[in-house]
Amino acid sequence: MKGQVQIIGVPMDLGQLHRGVDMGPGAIRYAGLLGRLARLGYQVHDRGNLPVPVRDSLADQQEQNYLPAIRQVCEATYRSGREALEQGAIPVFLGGDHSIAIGSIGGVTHSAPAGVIWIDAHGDFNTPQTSDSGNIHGMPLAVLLGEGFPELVDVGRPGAKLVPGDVVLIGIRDLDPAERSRLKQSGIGVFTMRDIDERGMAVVLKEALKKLGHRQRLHVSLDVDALEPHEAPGVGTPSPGGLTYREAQLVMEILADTRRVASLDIVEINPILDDRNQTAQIAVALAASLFGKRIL
Ligand code: B3U
Ligand code: MN
Ligand code: MN
Repeated sequence: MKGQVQIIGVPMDLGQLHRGVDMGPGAIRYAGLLGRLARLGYQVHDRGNLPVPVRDSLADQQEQNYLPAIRQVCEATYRSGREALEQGAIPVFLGGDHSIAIGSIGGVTHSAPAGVIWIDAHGDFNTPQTSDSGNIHGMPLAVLLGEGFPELVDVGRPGAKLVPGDVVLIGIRDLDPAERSRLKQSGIGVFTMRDIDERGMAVVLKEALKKLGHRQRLHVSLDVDALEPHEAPGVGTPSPGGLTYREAQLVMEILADTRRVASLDIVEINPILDDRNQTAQIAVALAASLFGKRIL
């Protein structure tokens, strides 16, 4: 036995406007996540889905971009993540949109800090002041660093959950203007698609890992829109020029070799926009590599 994995579904679609992201946990389960991890030797426990209010029942929160409901769901996500670690398990959070990371990363850093590998086309580093869309899924990284809505910053425990040196971004290619300058000044390690194209994924990822060398434990936050949309079309905000399947697999294999990965988010899969669940299938194949599946 390689240890215990806890699956935590968080069917939250309130951080953005597209319907369907709430079906992500089902799509990922249907693509065979549990069986794949079990065959790799893990004891897999599915904790089911956390309750998430249905958007249509929250008309009164629309103006606030569903902030109160998102806060509530992130609180529950935080508790689940914290409990999973306390029980010695590896939590795998199935989104849902990326706003769930406010809870998941908060929870897994409850007792000790962790390094975060944030794989995304976007920076998710907006604040309410810099965001054009107002969508909270464009803000979770800023929140985790202590900026933005105080109701979200204080989820689980008061204040910032990460310092800039704890985070690296991989696959970035779509930033809003003010978000871009904030990110440049932040001290976060940002590895863009240009870096990957020029230097190759293996070199880039090893440099990213060096930046997180001071952290024993790693959390991987995989926003599936980091992938090339021709290959992974089931996402709400596709951005051209993304990671190939092979590049993404290499990331997971190199991360698995570190033996430091202690928690994972898989977010932003939208089955309504997908083609026969292929995006969820890719996500499951990537998770298998992250959990130690080897070619040879
Ligand atoms: N930066 C834009 C777009 C966006 C962020 N995250 C996603 N899309 N998935 C925003 O709305 O903040
Ligand atoms: Mn994201
Ligand atoms: Mn994204």
